[in-house]
Amino acid sequence: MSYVLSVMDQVKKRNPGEIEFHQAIEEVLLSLEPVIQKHPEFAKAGLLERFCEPDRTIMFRVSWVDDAGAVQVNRGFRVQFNSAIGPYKGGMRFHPSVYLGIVKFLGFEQTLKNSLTGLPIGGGKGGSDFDPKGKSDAEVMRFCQSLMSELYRHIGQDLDVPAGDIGVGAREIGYMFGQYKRLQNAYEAGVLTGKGLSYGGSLARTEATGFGLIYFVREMLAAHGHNYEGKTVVISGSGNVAIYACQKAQSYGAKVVAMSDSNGYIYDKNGINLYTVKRLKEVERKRISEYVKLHPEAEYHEGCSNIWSLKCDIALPCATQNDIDVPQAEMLIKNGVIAIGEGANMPTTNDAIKLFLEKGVLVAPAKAANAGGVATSALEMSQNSMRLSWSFEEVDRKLDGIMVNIFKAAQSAAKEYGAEGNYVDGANIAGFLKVANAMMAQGIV
Ligand code: NDP
Ligand code: 2IT
Repeated sequence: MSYVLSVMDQVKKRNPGEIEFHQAIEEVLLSLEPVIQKHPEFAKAGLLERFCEPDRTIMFRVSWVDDAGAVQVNRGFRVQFNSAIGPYKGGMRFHPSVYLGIVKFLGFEQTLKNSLTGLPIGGGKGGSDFDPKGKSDAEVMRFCQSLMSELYRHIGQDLDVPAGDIGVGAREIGYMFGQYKRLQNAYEAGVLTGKGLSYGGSLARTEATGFGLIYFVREMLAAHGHNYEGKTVVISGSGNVAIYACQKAQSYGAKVVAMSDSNGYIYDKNGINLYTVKRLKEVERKRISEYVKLHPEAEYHEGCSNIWSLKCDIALPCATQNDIDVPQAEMLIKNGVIAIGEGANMPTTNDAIKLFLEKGVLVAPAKAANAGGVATSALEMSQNSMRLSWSFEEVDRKLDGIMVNIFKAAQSAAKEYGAEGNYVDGANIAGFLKVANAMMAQGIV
């Protein structure tokens, strides 16, 4: 058995039942085979074994009292995956599906993603099985305060810097920051990113993941003689990433015809009215089905995965993991899709990615294509350290430049390792090499 396969085997045995973590490891390790062949010293240093084992895993009880006076108990997580190139950095996810296997897959992906940004940030991820849906602001606040009462001792602006992810936006970051500041008795603005603009947040952080995705896909399309003008786009999700991907795609002349939430999807043949989606989702916290009440010409369909049966040139999965499996990939291919841009983390299964690549569909892999969010978080940390703030245009320009560089890094690594045009392998290899070199230099730790 090759070194890579034996490490994969060991990871599966050591982490039973953590299927999303196994999936993420498999996708990355298989693309590292040529790297390991070129660098036998990595195997000697047990590099892959160390790379696949988080530095530290923290799990804790989060008790809080709901509005009815009943005691609720959730589980909190923080996986500090790898700090070879900088302090742990990555979001917090609040969703009932969260368990250790999801946080570990996200932390592992984050390590490679953060490396690709070119900025000095290591990889971490956290979250809770708390469901913010249907909770009052006061309940969300009490939950966030309780979670931070334990988390605060494990994080810090030079140690581990959480941010948002699914179910964690400006409201939750605000409540967590308030509690951290109270417990720490110091104004350490750089301990969390995605903060509000009045207390250390960065302009363009809200837009960054979605905008960055569209910049990355723009580069990929251009490298293959395409652009956005007149293209039909389907986007899954209607949260932070989906909304700003939609906005930027529309500004480049694409027509976004569908968006979704976990209940179903809307199809608007005239093009999605983003103003309505923003109001429904960002302000009123309602379901996407409400869209058709305001736009009767649009259709609403129950069941979110059927969104991929719609005909489109560009598919942007921006909701959650394993959104596109082989049957959805087959429908997209049959309908002539040109490119997939992964806004969510691991939204495409490994078999579906393989199928797309075999059929010549361009794939912009999550760890490269959605890195604009964390890159802008790192820019927020820089601004916090300097105690100044940059204009929207300045941050956006830096973000665009970072996405162009990530595309170039994935493109040239793919070429160098014999997988030209395969940006999945390219991103894995480019992200890995920087972390690997740092780990080699730092000895067996
Ligand atoms: P939000 O909470 O803002 O939005 C999530 C969206 O995805 C909602 O429309 C939600 O629908 C839908 N969704 C979530 N879980 C499921 C599910 N199990 N099945 C179907 N739909 C689901 O999160 P973000 O937009 O921030 O995150 C979306 C994706 O992008 C995630 O994979 C995240 O890890 C990734 N990402 C986020 C970054 C960021 O900066 N925010 C950066 C990089 C990646 P509903 O409301 O019905 O739950
Ligand atoms: O998956 C991700 O990159 C994020 N959720 C953003 C992390 C961050 O620290 O901004």
